[in-house]
Amino acid sequence: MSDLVLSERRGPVAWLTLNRPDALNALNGDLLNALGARLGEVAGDPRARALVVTGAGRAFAAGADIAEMRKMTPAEGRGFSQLGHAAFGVLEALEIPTIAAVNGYALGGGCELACACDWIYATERAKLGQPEVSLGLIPGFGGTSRLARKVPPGWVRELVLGGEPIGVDVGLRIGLINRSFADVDALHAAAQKMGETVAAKGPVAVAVAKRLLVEGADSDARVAHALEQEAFGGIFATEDFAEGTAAFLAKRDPEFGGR
Ligand code: CO8
Repeated sequence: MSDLVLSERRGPVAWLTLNRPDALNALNGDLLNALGARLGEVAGDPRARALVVTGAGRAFAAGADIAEMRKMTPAEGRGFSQLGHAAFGVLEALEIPTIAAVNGYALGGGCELACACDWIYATERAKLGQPEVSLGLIPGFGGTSRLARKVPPGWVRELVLGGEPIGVDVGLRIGLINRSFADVDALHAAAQKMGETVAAKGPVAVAVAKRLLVEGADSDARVAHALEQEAFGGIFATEDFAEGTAAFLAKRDPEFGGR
């Protein structure tokens, strides 16, 4: 397996680290293929109950690889966009919560990768944005769709059409970033702790709630409400629901089996 994306599991938390630090983890075809393969491994690991995605060195990812893209024909450009969408689609569809731990630049495809995670933590020096128009390009890995679900409409337009990156103060204010941390060590510790926190919750409930959040965002309100009612009923048949409620009433910690 390529070392362009490093993989490890720390207790119940899987970690994927983009590992092309000399190029600020720019996303080329090989890295996107490695990311897709690593995500497949995480999806198949029943002990992984949360995922943290981060970057080696001083960037999360400074975007798609500009040198590689420059040589592409329109058909190859479309194929490259499809490759990124396929990998980020797998990430978004994971049943477990996913946290982007943004340790520096998250620009272009890097910002889009962070947006494919459930939420974003960042260091205080992080910079996020969609600078593609500065290159005469447009976002191609979800910047016109997923980013629009994370931040208010005026802000997604300013980010995509203005092309200027934002710092963490603005990122926090517009809801792109949930929390910020003084340095990478504090960022990673907080991401691991949050991963362990969600890992201790009912796994079936977390997976079903996440599916509803993703599907609900794509549905009108009536469909989303119907999906929730159906799923809510289904949860009553799970062992996790029986265990969680029994533990509460017995004043003990639950031991969820994920069934
Ligand atoms: N692609 C390729 N190489 C990169 C990239 C990138 N996106 N970003 C940085 N690098 C490389 C640099 O070329 C440099 O390499 P070298 O040492 O060999 O010269 C190395 O990383 C370090 O970068 P800098 O020397 O530039 O570091 P600075 O600290 O001076 O600057 C910046 C950091 C501000 C992040 C700067 O590197 C920068 O502006 N990078 C480009 C950011 C950008 O424009 N990103 C958007 C790219 S387009 C995109 O992501 C589209 C996504 C959808 C694609 C859809 C396909 C169709």
